[in-house]
Amino acid sequence: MAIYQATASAPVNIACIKYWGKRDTKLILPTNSSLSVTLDQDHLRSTTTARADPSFERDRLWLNGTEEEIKDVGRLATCIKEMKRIRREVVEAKDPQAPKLSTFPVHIASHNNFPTAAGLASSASGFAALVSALAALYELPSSPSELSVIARQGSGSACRSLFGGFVAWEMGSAADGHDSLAVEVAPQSHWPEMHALICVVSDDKKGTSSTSGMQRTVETSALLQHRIKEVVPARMAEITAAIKARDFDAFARVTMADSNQFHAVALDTEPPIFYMNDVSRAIIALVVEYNRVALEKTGKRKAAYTFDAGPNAVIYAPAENMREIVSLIVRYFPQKDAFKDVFGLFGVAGVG
Ligand code: 2P0
Repeated sequence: MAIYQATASAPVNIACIKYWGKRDTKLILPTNSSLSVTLDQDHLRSTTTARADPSFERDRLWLNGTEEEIKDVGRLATCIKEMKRIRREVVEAKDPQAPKLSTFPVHIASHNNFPTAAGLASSASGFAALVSALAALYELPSSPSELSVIARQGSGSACRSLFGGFVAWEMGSAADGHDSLAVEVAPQSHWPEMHALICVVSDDKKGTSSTSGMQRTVETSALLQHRIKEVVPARMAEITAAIKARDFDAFARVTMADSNQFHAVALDTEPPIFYMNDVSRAIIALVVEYNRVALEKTGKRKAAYTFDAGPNAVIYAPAENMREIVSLIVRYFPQKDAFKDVFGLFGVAGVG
C-alpha cells in the first residue's frame, strides 16, 4: 500500500511596506500592495507534514501538537479545498494513472519553532508551509506565485513567504483575486549583506488580532484612505528601486516611515489600536539616535526599525553594523536570553 506524505517548511517574512486592510475579506484581497523580506534562517519557521489516506475519515490538522478545528467555510478549509481542486484539474484530469489523492482526506501536522500569534507572523509561515506541503504531496507543477494565490486565502501575509529574499505582494485588481499574488523583487543573494535582528519585547499573544484590527481600520480610519491612494504606491516604487540599487539609506528611510504610518492608522482606528509599548518606543529612540549620529558623519542611515501588529522590533541593517547594534541593544535592554545568531538574517533578544 503506497504512502502519500510530504513535508515542507516556510519561513516568516517581515514587511517593510505594510499590508493593513482588505477590500475583500473572503478572498483576502488587500487595499494596498506590500513588500517584505523573508528571513532565511532556521529559527523562525513553520514545518508541515501532510498525508493523504483513503482510510482517514475527514481532513484534520494539528498545530504544535494540538488539534485545531477545520471549520467548514474557514480559511484552512478553503486552502485545502483549493489545493485538492488544483490536484484534480492539473494532475488527475490529465493523467488517468495518477492516484486520486484529491478524493482522500488529509491529515496535517504543523510546528512553529517560535511563539504563535506574538506578532511574529506565525500565520504567514504557517499557511505558506501548509500550501507548500500540499503542493509537494499532490506533486503540483505550480509556480510559487501560483501557490501564493492559495496561501493568500489562508492569511494575506502568507503569500509573501512562498519566496525567499525581497518579495512584493501585488494587490491586483481582478474581482476573483487571480492577480493578487506574490512576486520576487530580488533573491536574497542579490543583497546578502542585509540582515535582520529580531528583538522579542514580549512573546504574549497579542491583544487585537490583525484580521479584526485591520477591518476596523478600513471601516473607521480616514488616514487609511490617504495611505492607500497617495502614500503606498509611491513607497512601493521607491523601496523596489532601493532594493535593486542596494541603497540601504533609502531602504531604511522608507521602511521606518511605513512602520510609523501603519501604527498611525492603527491609532486612527475607532476605538484606537496600540501595538507598540514603552520598550518598543525606546527601541525607536535608540535607532533614531544611532542614525542621527551616522547621518551627521556620513549622510547615511545605518539601521531601520519596523514593528508589526505587536510590540516586537525588527531591526534591518547591513551585516557590518550588526555587532554595534546588538551591543547597543544589550547595553540599554539587558538580556534574558543570549543572542542565538548575530550574523544570520536573525537574532533573538529577550528585550525588556
Ligand atoms: C504585514 N501585518 O504586512 C502586516 C503588517 C501585520 C502588520 O500582514 O487577516 O495575519 O490573515 O490576512 O496576514 C498581518 O496580517 O492578516 C500582517 P490576515 P495577516 O506583514
